[in-house]
Amino acid sequence: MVGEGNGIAARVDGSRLWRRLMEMAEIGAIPGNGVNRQALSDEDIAAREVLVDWARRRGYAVAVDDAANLFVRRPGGDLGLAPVLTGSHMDSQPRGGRFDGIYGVIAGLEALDALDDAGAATRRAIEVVAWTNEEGSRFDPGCMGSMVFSGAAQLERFEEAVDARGISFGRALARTLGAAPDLPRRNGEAAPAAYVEAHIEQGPVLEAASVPIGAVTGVQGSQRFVVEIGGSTAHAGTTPVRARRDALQAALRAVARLNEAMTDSNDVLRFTVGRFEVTPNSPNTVPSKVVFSIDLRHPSAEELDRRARRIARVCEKAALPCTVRISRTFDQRPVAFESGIVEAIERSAEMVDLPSLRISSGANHDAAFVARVSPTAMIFIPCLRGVSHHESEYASPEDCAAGARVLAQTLSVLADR
Ligand code: HGY
Ligand code: MN
Ligand code: MN
Repeated sequence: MVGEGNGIAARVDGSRLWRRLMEMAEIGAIPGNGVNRQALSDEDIAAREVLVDWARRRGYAVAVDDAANLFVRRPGGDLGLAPVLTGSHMDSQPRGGRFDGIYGVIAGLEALDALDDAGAATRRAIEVVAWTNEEGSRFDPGCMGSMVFSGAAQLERFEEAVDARGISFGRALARTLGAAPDLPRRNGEAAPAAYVEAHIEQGPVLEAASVPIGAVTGVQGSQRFVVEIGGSTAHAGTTPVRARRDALQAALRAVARLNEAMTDSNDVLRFTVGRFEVTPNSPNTVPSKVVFSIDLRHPSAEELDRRARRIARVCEKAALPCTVRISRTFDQRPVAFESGIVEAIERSAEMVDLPSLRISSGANHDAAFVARVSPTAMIFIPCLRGVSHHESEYASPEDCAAGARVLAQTLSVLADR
């Protein structure tokens, strides 16, 4: 029956969903309605505890893997079948919003509860996952949890990554796992039968089109680099400029030349220097070292690689007489999602009487890696003025509930295939 779908979507409780979202928003809350809940922080650990508590109250099984990816499982009737997976991430940017990532985890839990409230049995189990460190703001790169889960990287590769205080990812991971010693450890499960991630769009398209549901067709490619410019400290008052190896001046020249090299008259390429660290960062000492980040994105793998290949030469030339060391910390190829899952999302939106729009994602998501091992797609909901990675990030209770209805309908259909 149109509007009700198979009855599961009608059991989505928008006020329960919103209440949970706002409760999670209290964990790591910062002024301006933002959150600072960075990966494997006390706040991330607290959010994990809340999710486990909500899951256990419903009798769902909870497990964790070696990368601290957290799985909440509602069993299916046929134990031999691979589960359908949904979820997203609970970690945030340092000055992030109340919806990026966490919405997909809470909407996934809401879908499980809607199935439960409807007393619906599914052939396949459905699992909600909270991926570890999607953002990569505390520990670079992002998507560590989904990269390990999908085999895109071994966990060992990330152990030595350190945060601004010198704490290693390995140490923070051990602490997070140690904070929930009772959680069964589960690794190397069979690939999911499907993965559907709900997320705010983090862009302006759905809002501008006044369409509540995005059926996401894919994710653009992205690469991340760390550039280290080496100079020499010297006294700001006594050292002649011609005798200096000023790492800050060299870094500024390098970024200026990179901006020229990364211009795109079509404004499709995304080049961002988001982090810029000066050593010793003292007003009266010539800087000896600058480390800056590069975030580079494009829908075409060829164009992305072509631009990425220019980075080293541009920096080395611009930074002379300082030295340049560049490391690539992240390389995620453009991903086209599984058309069958995109169509299932569109059909579900129709069944629950919601218009949808096909859209590709400018932001990166764990789904880009899970797509390596499982038929995958995403559901977007609009966010206010397309703003994200900012305290003012906002999605309305109505859009959050609409996205959860489409997710619940889609998961229940996929779990019976
Ligand atoms: O960077 C991204 O695209 C994601 O929001 N972490
Ligand atoms: Mn996100
Ligand atoms: Mn994000």
